[in-house]
Amino acid sequence: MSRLRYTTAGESHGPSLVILVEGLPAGLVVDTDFINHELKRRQGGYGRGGRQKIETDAVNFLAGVRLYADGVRRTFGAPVAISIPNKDNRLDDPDKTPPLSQPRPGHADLAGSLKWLTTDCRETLERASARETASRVAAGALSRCLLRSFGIDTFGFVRSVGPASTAIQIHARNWRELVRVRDDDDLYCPDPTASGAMRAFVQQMKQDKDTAGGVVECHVFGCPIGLGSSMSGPGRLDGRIAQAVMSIQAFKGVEIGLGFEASRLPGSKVHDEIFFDADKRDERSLGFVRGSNNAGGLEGGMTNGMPVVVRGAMKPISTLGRPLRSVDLNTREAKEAGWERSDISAISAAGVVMENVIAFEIADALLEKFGGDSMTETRANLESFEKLARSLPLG
Ligand code: EPS
Repeated sequence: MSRLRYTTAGESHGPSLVILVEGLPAGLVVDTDFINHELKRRQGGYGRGGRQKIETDAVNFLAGVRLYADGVRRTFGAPVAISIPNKDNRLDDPDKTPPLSQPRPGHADLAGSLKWLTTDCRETLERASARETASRVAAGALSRCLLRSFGIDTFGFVRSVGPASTAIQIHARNWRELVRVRDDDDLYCPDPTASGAMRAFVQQMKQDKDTAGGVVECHVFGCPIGLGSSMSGPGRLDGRIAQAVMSIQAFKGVEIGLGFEASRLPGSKVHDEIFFDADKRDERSLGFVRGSNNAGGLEGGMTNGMPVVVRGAMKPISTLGRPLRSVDLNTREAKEAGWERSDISAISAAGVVMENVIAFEIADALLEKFGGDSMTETRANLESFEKLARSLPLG
């Protein structure tokens, strides 16, 4: 059963984004600088629009986190409440948020307005806006404080933008060096040559008053074997990760490991052969190493000791400088779609968001398996499990 949960509230131009995280053990060291660093990364990236020049996203802890006498902030088992104030706060001023009745193809505008029986797309777009992804990053980065203390780390990056992509291979030996390369690149791609082609595509889209989508990829290193479960559909971790990724604004596809490519190859080219390396008994694989990682670290809905590898496809932003054809909801007459301040591409931000939502699912599965009300108890449970697994067969 899932143990860690988060709920978000907040409109794009309301006073604040709000996040409630429940299920964290007591004694988790909360690294506020790290969480704010992730929020800053989410605000960046090539192709972003004017909003990010206005906002400086940062978390306020409202409940569930205390500053202790040793100068360290920790959880104590209570729900954690967080706010991220919006500087562009104008939803209470009708003059600054006039009604919008020309839905943008691709956005939530049409379906949301009809669903809530209104011809004003305003409320739908306020809540559907990708501004909400700041909340998801805050929850995910908080969960990464937990993962990191168990030696679990994530690396997300931009794999492609439009037709431009990188063939770079990411693995346990190179990803740490690539963090800086990625962070120095304004598209968050760890391959500078490919990034140039991606940037050129975004530029072209800007000139054409068009928008760009892309593919982002995330690797999770250091997961213990056996997170998730093969015993029931809802328990399968691949499904839980896929749901989390597909629920990110503008995502239209998700793949784990080889993904769709696995369906085109013979089994002998897909499945990752198993070897035992006694020198690696103390690693997360417990010594059961694989010749490849086409499964993306998940077999039978459970982690198998290899890195978890996930890709997500983001469609192009649906607010176009040269608007597409639409219909006015009040008159039913043909009208151009409305224009709102927006981005040419938010693919770099999408990589940060995906990395953090995946981290949250891994943290949930970790706590589901190892439980514990305090970090000390969770750690003892994990160590005890790995000791037992290493000594199989049990006497
Ligand atoms: C975003 C904030 C939004 C948009 C964008 C992402 O701010 P505003 O609407 O005030 O310009 O820039 O949202 C969308 C692309 C969308 O379709 O809603 C953010 O903080 O990430």
